[in-house]
Amino acid sequence: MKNLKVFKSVALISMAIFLIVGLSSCEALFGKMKDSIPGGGSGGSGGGGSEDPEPTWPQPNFTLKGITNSTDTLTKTCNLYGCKFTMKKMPAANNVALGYDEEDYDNPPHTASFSAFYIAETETTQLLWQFVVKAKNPSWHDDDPALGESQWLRPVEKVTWAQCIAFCNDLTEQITGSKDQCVYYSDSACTKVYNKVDANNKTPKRVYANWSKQGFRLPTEAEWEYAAGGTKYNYAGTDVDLDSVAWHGEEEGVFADNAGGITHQVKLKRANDNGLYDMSGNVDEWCWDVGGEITKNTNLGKDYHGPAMPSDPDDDYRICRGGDYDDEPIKCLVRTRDGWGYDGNGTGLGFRLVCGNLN
Ligand SMILES: [Ca+2]
Ligand SMILES: [Ca+2]
Repeated sequence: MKNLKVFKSVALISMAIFLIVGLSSCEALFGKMKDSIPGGGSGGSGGGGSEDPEPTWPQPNFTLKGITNSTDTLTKTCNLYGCKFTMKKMPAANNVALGYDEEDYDNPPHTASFSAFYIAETETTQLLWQFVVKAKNPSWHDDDPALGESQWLRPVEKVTWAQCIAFCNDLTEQITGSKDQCVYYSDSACTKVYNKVDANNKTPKRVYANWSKQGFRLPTEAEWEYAAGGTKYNYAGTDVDLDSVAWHGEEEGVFADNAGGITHQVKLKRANDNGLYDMSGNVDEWCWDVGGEITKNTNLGKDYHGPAMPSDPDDDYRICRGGDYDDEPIKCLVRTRDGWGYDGNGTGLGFRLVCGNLN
């Protein structure tokens, strides 16, 4: 648990710093925020002559939705109101090697087995978030994209783990037209579908999963690491050429910052061997699992969902992986574990969707 405690305290300190910095720029943030409800947000400016224009969000077409399987079933093309995204199949696999033999990473060598699942080829975009949630864009990086990049194709961030859980259910319901395949519930009998009111009220604090459901969900930590490439490379798709696969911060004398202190449109860097983009860098990605120790050389078994939830819900720490645009490249290593309180958020913390055989 030693390293877990370290990352907990690092996260707490980061949150404190963020609060201080965040509060001081709150006014500026609310000044530039406005309703960006798809279909509702016209671009009326505040009248200031020299301000950058607000991003114009594409209009949704509410008759367009559904999931199409490729004939080889290796990809699912999902369409929600005209916002399309692609899920890629990770095949079932036994005794996949994960972790790394170095104490610093809190992730000693271990193995895990997987049923097949589908994982989004990109981080969840601000566009998809807004088409599902139909409310203000929660993202810190909500304007001034890098030259030539699309604002709405930047990853959503400043979303809590609980809000992402609710989003997954919302998306499942909206794209399939039914709650039947929703994965997450607010009661242990899995009868009450967890929703955004639950997430925003933080009550109930517990989330329960019905793993037999095929709907959208967060990856487990093991699924994330398997999809990122396991032990094949240091970073997701390369051992040394980090700039080819990731937006990341500086490591003095080793890597120069390449992100310029902002998130970037998804899918601009090279994909890893599984066809997935930005697994290293851009935004950190929430996973389902509660933070916990991994025992060296353990076999986690098939479809491991992480340790049991802590007895006190306020100790509910959740894993996030991959590092972000502002992180030192060590955070972008496939093996590096990180974590955050379930109701915390950050300007570099987003998520990536997983689903089962959803139709
Ligand atoms: Ca990422
Ligand atoms: Ca980070």
